[in-house]
Amino acid sequence: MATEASYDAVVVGAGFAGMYMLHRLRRVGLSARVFETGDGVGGTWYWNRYPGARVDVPSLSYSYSFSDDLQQDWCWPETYSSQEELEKYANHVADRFDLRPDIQLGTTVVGADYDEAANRWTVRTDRDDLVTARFLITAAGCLSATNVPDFPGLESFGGTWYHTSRWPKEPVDLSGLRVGVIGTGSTGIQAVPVIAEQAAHLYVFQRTPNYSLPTGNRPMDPEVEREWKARYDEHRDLDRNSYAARHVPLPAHAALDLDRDERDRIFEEAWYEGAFAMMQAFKDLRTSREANETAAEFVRRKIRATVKDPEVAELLCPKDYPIGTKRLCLDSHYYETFNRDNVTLVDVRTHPIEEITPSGLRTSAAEYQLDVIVFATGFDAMTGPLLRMNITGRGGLTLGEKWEYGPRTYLGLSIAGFPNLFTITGPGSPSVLASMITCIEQHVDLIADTIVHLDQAGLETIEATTEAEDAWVAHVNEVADATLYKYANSWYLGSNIPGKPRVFMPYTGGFNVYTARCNEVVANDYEGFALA
Ligand code: NA7
Repeated sequence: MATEASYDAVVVGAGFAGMYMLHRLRRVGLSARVFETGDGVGGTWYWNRYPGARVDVPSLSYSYSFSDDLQQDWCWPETYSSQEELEKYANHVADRFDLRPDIQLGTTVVGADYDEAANRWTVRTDRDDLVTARFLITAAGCLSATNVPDFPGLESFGGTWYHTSRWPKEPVDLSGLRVGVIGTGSTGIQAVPVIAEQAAHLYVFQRTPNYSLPTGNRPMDPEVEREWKARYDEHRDLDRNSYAARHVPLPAHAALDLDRDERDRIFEEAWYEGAFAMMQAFKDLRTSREANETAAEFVRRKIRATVKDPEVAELLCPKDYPIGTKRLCLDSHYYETFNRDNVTLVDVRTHPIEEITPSGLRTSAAEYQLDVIVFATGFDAMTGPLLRMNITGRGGLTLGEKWEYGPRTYLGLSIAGFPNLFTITGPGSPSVLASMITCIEQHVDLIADTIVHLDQAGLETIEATTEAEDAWVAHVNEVADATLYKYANSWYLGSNIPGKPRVFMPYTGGFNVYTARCNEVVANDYEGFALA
């Protein structure tokens, strides 16, 4: 039955952000309704159930810190958790904190309008719910609006097609089938080795080769777990005070200070340690293009040593952007997979996909017969989930109009002209460049404390000023410009979506710097916000 009610807050999304937001709102005595499109909680970890899906931050760190009992009780079986394990954790949290009564699943927000006379948001859903709330809090994720490229002929395809982020819950049996995977980002790179084991033949359609490092996932070492749990607070503090919300000490030495043999010995150790250790092997890999090239070349040599066919190896080698400037991928035997007889790499940069046909797809060079097409083609990142909600602020200004030339926020959390709207991990927040749950907790705590402050001060609304927003946008651009990120076309910039304005969206200045700025803003009486 459709809901018609009013709440203190409407929260959009029941992933890790939405669930914690609900918990915090309740703790300060506020009523909230959470709308979630999925039929279950977990957000990213509900949706991304494609074969091989796994997180790329260690689970002891990529987990909630707000409840010591929770972090002490929960046991992660592996160091980098699979989707299944993260979904299980999300469900445990929903039950443990009794969140479900305020979460409405299977419901998508389709409109939210700010009523200036009443100072309230009116929120509409695809289930005809019509609710009002003083605060609208988006927790819709950065990578949730799927991107299926507009290839002609998709509707004519006689086989089955999936987007990786909308993979069915029921098992998909690919055995004996000809499968095409389009896309070689983090998702494609995780899925390809698993699909190759099932499919009769797998075609991997690659537009841009990516750098991928071995995942480093291992069964949890009980000794490591004991040590973390004994000193969890210290570990969390280190994470909160670090650049990427995940503490990893950088060595004192620079790549260019060492000779090649010595440098390679250190890269080799880091390669076997796994995950992003390689990028932390030297202090200058993310700042100096020349130093970065030593790491990039090391990875290319690994690819050439692994992939037997030299032409395939060369095609898999990224050469035209620095390592780490598109999201770096982690894999389990991705490059080895191209040594299998049933796997073919297809270069769709030289010969783009022209159309999907009833029996497969056609590039400008050849036709491929396929039973299944897997779109590992990513997302309309960061702005997509917010724009698809149809939000209208003061004076009838839509978010789409406001962001015509790219997203504008203050601290990634607030938008001038949209009072009492908070955007958890919005564009301009460190979000995807930080360990996500740590970042989410910081945002949620700040939002909850801000609402308490408004109530204690007898105020009704809070809204970023245009000046503060302009200054933040300029700052986000300025720091991004000083990094190597500008040398790659990536979803950080919006360049994966045709026609999307190119604006570097996440804040590259560091999670620790960002947090310090937020604390300063609060200490200076919510500097940059108009409170009324
Ligand atoms: P990504 O990283 O955006 O990767 C999408 C892939 O799909 C990438 O290789 C794209 O090539 C490719 N793509 C997109 N459109 C096309 C068309 N039209 N033709 C051919 N190939 C195409 O998404 P993922 O899901 O892998 O990962 C998203 C994030 O999730 C990841 O970064 C982690 O943070 C977790 P391109 O590189 O644009 O040339």
